[in-house]
Amino acid sequence: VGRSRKYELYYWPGIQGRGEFVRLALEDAGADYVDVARERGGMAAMMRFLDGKEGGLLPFAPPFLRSGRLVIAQTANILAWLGPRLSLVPSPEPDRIAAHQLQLTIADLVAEVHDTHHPIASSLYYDDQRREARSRAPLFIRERIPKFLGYFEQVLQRNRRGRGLHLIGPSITCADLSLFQVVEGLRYAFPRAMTRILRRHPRVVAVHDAVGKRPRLAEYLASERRIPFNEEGIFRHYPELDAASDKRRS
Ligand SMILES: N[C@@H](CCC(=O)N[C@@H](CS)C(=O)NCC(=O)O)C(=O)O
Repeated sequence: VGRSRKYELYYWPGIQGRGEFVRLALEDAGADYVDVARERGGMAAMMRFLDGKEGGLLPFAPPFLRSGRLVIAQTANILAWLGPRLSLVPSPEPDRIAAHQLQLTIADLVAEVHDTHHPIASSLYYDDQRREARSRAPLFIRERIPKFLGYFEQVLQRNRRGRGLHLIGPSITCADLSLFQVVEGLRYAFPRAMTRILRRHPRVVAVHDAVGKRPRLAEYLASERRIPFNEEGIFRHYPELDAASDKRRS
């Protein structure tokens, strides 16, 4: 797996998934990390942790991060630990708690996104739960996306120090990077619906656009390290799910 790096990220190769929220933080900070499962022999190394053959607290599921003897799982928890170390969260406690709170809210949203295409079980194929997905997705699009994005819009409006560009405090945090990823993912999954919805969320769009222009992130997003969205990840584009919300509106 090459020379040892400061941070080892373990996540399923081939998808952005939840790992991407951690990758964005590491990339934006220019951190010294390796995406282990994408390296030769890396999957076996990842499975050793999941099979309990490595030290540290047993992770339930990827993503998890190893740094020295510490093994940290749960996306929001990883970022709560990593954020201050990468200067991606200001040190005052209220800001750190706020960043974690928003990160947990994003984790809730991500779980709901997953359930739009897997409403019955993660173990079944999409094709085996298509009907249920078609019932669920339009409601998620109409009710839940506006509720979550409306919430972030309000948080942005109320954070005067952020000048409309940051969720917390006066500068960039992991939460801003994650909001960028949420917009990217939802746009990929539901392009028609998101064109409508984003018109009503200008602050969220402004954060998205500003984050995408950060030099290290722009370089990362254009590189091969950024795995393209696909239909094995969390944000999946099934045109019938996007269009289902369309029809019910008219
Ligand atoms: N709440 C956890 C969820 C972790 C999770 O569900 N990971 C997925 C991949 S994105 C997985 O491998 N799940 C296996 C399982 O739930 O059995 C997080 O935010 O990290």
